[in-house]
Amino acid sequence: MNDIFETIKQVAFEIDNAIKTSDLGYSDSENSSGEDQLKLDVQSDIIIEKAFASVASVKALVSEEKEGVLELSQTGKYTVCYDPLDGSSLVDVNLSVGSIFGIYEGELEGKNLVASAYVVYGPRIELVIATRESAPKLYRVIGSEFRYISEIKMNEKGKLNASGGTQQNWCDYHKIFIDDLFQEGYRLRYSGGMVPDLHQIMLKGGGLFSYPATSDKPNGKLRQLFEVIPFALMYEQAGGQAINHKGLRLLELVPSHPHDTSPCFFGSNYEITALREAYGMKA
Ligand code: AFP
Repeated sequence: MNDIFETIKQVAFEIDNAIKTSDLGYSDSENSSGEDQLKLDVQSDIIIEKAFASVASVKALVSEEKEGVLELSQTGKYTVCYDPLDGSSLVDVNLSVGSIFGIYEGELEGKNLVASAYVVYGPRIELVIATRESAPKLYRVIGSEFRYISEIKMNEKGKLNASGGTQQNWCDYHKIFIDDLFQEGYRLRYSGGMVPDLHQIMLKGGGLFSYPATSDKPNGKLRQLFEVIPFALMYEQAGGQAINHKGLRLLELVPSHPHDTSPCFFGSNYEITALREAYGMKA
């Protein structure tokens, strides 16, 4: 898989350059979830598609910005599912954004995710890679290359609380649970970009990120293949947990369509245990 990780490093530089120099307007098209595509979303998608076209181990690509599966080679082993520029609507206010990659072997479902990676484009460019075998590894661009910084390990309990979705549409037990965390002393951290928000919680030791089922979005907003499942591997390998609203591990999700979404909760052990109690889930 090293060829895939090296390609991610290469596209990170190209996308970072596009963020800094390109037109921030809308394109004429919508993505498969019916959202207007920014020119930058389309450009980032093209950068990734071109770079992976010549990577021998990649069989197919699935992009958040495209409808179906793009077959690349019959001899490749892995399918790379990616969100080229998550949180792109935050670029115009100069907040951090990211790219997310899930590397699957076999059918596109949680148990077949073999590795994941994400890039954060912020004041610095950082890359985190997780495999089933080890804790997530943090790399940072220093000079003109990615340098290994450290492994990421979360504490048993954190201090940060990031809860997405329109609050008006939260159910009562979710409202009560989130409020109880604040009463316990948790501090609000939510930028609206899942990559920097989840990155912050992992690097600051722990806490909770949630995107619940809401009355307007009963299946949540975040996509299983490109967002939810790749970050689930990160959190589990860092010593935390990642579950849905029914208590199922997100790494056990089986999407029936590439663009399926799921309610999702990522956190350290303490907060996920508290969530299970508040939601009446079985342990
Ligand atoms: P955009 O890509 O449209 O900016 O959406 C970002 C995102 O998918 C994810 O990065 C955030 O966690 C989530 O949406 C925020 O959604 P809410 O504004 O509904 O909380």
